[in-house]
Amino acid sequence: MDARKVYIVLFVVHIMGHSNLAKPCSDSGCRSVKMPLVSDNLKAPLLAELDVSMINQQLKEYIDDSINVTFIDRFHDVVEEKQESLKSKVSEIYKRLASMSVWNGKLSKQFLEMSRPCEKGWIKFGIHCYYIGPDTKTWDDSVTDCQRKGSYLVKVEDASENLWLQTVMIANNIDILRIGAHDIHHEGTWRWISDNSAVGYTNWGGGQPDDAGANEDCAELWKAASYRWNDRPCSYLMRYICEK
Ligand SMILES: [Ca+2]
Ligand SMILES: [Ca+2]
Repeated sequence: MDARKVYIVLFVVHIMGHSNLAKPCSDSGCRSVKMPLVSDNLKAPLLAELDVSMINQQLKEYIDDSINVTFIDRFHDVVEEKQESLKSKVSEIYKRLASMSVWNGKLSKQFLEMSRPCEKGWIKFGIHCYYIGPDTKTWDDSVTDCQRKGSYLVKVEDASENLWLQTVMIANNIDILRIGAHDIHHEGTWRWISDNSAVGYTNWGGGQPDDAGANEDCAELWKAASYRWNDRPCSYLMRYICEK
């Protein structure tokens, strides 16, 4: 090869080195990447465009579904918990309402009884009516008289009733007032004649009951004991008070 031919070959190589083949890919010049995929039967290779956006979409849907399922399950659990809690609270409220209704019924009945006037000659205190025997009688006669009136010799159940009886004594100038407590059947065991129940509340005077002379089995309120209780022979004649 002579010198002229060598220069021509070098020139051509130089031109090719600066052609479009060596230029970087511009936006307009780029094409989708095509990847060869293989069909099932392996006979015909396929060219399919690898669609990344579709895969992203499927992935997103999968994640969304997974989140939805998880969220719905949790939501379901929370709703169930709340429902159970509400059911329990409603049940509790119904129970309270029922007990309030019963209580209200009792209160209404008590209010009616308190507001109901006593018969002529009887005095009202709380929900009961009282009759002060005008004459003095023995225990047996007092008990009988109260029973004949559809009542019983007074049963003093608490301090307020006891205090009221003391005021009745003072107001009516009564020195000794018989009440319905006795230990006739068993010395020292005090019971109410009205229902044979054990005597709970007491207001014995100092040193009482002393069963003086081994013959004191009937109780009274006694002015000399500051209107507190004393035991005395049941045969003693004294004022008495009936209750119903
Ligand atoms: Ca006695
Ligand atoms: Ca006594």
